[in-house]
Amino acid sequence: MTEPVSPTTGWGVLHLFCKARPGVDAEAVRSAVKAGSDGDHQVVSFAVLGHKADLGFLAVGPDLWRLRTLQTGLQAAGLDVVASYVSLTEVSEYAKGMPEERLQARLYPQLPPEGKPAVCFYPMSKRRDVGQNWFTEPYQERERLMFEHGASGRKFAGRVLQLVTGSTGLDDYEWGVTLFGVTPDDLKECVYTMRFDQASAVYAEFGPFYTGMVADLDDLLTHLR
Ligand code: 76R
Repeated sequence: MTEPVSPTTGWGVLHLFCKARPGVDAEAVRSAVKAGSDGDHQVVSFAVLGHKADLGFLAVGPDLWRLRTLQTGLQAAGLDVVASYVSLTEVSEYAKGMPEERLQARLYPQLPPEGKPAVCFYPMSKRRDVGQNWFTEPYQERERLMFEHGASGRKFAGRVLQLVTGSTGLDDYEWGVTLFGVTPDDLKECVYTMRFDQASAVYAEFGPFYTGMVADLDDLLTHLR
């Protein structure tokens, strides 16, 4: 057995976007997801719209080896991983003063949130251009902008849940943004609203977007046929 590799606080997060090869073994996909879902490990499955992928999996949990085992199992079952993202749950440095319960929910999320089947994922970074560099701004200014961001976000309380996971040094962007919404237009309106916040309007750079519907794995596998 491989020794677990775990963050000191929080969990590992792996987004896998897959396409089904002909003859994909639905039973083997089920087994892979089941094996990746015990204890604190959770796997959220979703259908992906468009050409980028057919299926998405969001796996969270303490042991990075367990995340890797999920990936191996899905590949062996006949799914090609066509895109992925690696990150860790975190409490933003601007949110450390939140009540303990909310801090725990950031580090150890229970997924998927109920009643929010619309999902999107995209990676993002904060800009580092000359004269427009987030990381050379003083802390107080960054905090002010993140408070503005948080205030915009709270307008979507109950309709959009953000899961922002940190990936600096781990993947191509600095964060993975996973949004769960009651309806797809909740996601669109939330992201559009934030485009006007300085933290996004001036400093944000985005990677590719993936959109879909959270669903029971059995339903997803039926839709693949
Ligand atoms: O965690 C908290 O709820 C505290 C306030 C808050 C922080 C610190 C917050 C609230 N966010 C925080 C941090 Mn967010 N968020 C994004 C995006 O598309 C875009 O323009 C940006 C992508 C969305 C849509 C979104 C939504 N947020 C962050 C960070 C980390 C920055 C750092 O640490 O430097 C990023 C990258 C980021 C990006 N944010 C909220 C939301 C929503 C809906 C909320 C309200 C959450 C709630 O009330 O629970």
